[in-house]
Amino acid sequence: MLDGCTDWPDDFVRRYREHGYWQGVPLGQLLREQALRTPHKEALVDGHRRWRYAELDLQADRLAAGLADRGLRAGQRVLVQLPNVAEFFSLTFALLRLGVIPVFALPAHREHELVHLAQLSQAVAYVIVDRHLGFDYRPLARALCKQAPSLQQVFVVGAAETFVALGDCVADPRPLPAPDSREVAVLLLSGGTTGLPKLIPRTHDDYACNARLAARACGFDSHTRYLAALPVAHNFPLASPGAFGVFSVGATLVLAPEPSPETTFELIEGERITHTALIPPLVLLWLEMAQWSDHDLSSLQWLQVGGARLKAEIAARIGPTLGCGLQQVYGMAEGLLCFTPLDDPQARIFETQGLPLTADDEIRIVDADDVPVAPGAVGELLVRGPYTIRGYYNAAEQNLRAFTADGFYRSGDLVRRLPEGHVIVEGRTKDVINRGGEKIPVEEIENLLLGHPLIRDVALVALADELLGERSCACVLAHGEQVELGTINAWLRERGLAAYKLPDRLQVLREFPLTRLGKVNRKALAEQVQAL
Ligand code: AMP
Ligand code: DBH
Repeated sequence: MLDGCTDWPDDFVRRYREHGYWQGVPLGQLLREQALRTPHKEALVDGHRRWRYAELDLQADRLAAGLADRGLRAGQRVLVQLPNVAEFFSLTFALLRLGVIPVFALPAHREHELVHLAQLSQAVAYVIVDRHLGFDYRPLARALCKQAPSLQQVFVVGAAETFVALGDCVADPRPLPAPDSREVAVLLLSGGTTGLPKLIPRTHDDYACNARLAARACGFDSHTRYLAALPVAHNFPLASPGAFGVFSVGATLVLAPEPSPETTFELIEGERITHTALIPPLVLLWLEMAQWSDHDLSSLQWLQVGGARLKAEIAARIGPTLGCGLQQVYGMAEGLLCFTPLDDPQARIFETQGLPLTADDEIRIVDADDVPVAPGAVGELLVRGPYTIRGYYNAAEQNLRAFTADGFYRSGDLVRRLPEGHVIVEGRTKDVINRGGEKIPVEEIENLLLGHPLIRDVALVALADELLGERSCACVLAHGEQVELGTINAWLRERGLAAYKLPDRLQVLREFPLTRLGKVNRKALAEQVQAL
């Protein structure tokens, strides 16, 4: 395995193969198999551009050859920051076929996150789109290259300016040595627990298993028309089941540039979408707008919702308002996926986050001393399984905390289980704010804010919010002068912080409530500020 990754022990490797989870097929084959089986079937739709399976497959091969000509080699990492554009997939399959490892940054990430990702991964190249939703990624690329010397090349989808146009990196397809399916295929980002995002190494075998079995749990078949409304760089729309799930069954993937009802309702009607996936705040927005919309949404069969806890009352409005079924998804880029079974009774679908994908997902629910809690009681979810990582990339020290000695991943989520096995997410132990599905690592923001000349001390806490579930509040002890949210956020933006991580609120205090040990009592602080 790639240096800096933790492999599964031999007995687990044997078991996962024997049980059919790991099929020894590299991810690049996913597309190839469908291209051979149904070459003329529509694979991908991006605006007015459409690709059949054979066309997308050929495009990936041509790009693979072209990128090899530009010096990319198996085992190298490439930082990919693309929105929902077709090139995301031709590029990803090209890299997968070369054994080059994409590191999937989100379109919202900025210099602060990207410098860290480039340095941590030692990426040799960076791939961007020229502009998306009014933001120009080329100046960002220039700034990034100055700070991340490993980056030797920048490829641009669209107008390349001083960089290289991705469209020019094509060559006649040629046979390439297939990567080992046990190798790392992609590096995903963790929502973060401590400090900056960590990198999640997913192998060809385990990520293919993730997508294939998720597609089965969600009832995908070749007639499925899936709308990617969330950014496809994220594990949920990428492989849970998402795009890879679509390709694994020879179905059709339709890309939305952004998830607003204005954009997506038209696509659902025009493209006869059958399945899509959302985070809870978007569900609320869709429910609001559906009441006013003339668009025909009747093709929609299933809406998957995950990323943050969905309120049961909202869950119950989905069927009557959107005319489709609800499937709750509790997932993590580190691996474990839970889905509510499609044929479960309504109460189960509204009130639980479903069942683990496989019988070999070993789940332990433990107290603060790692002792299993009584059946049905709340505790932290630990997990080990055929598509759950054993360690973050290049993170030996953090891995000691994030994994148990016997290889269980500590999710940081507080859950309980029903007698039938359904998981219910009740809270968390990790220091992350879940802003409607977007994760804000508390320590990362606090460390940045401590660098501000007017801030003496800071604690970032979550406040309850009707729309987002949680939003962030920076509680600060200030040096004399007035500190304001607007100026603090402008300052954070200048440091290249992604917009979703900017505090929603700022509260200047004289002192923090402390625990008996003298640490900031975050719970008391949040309650105090919430009440103001
Ligand atoms: P990430 O680390 O970005 O992959 O985010 C994964 C985390 O999102 C999980 O560990 C949970 O804390 C949270 N999460 C995902 N889906 C749900 C859900 N359906 N309900 C509650 N929390 C969720
Ligand atoms: O929040 C997540 O990371 C998430 C949610 C739903 C996820 O990774 C997934 C499904 O695969």
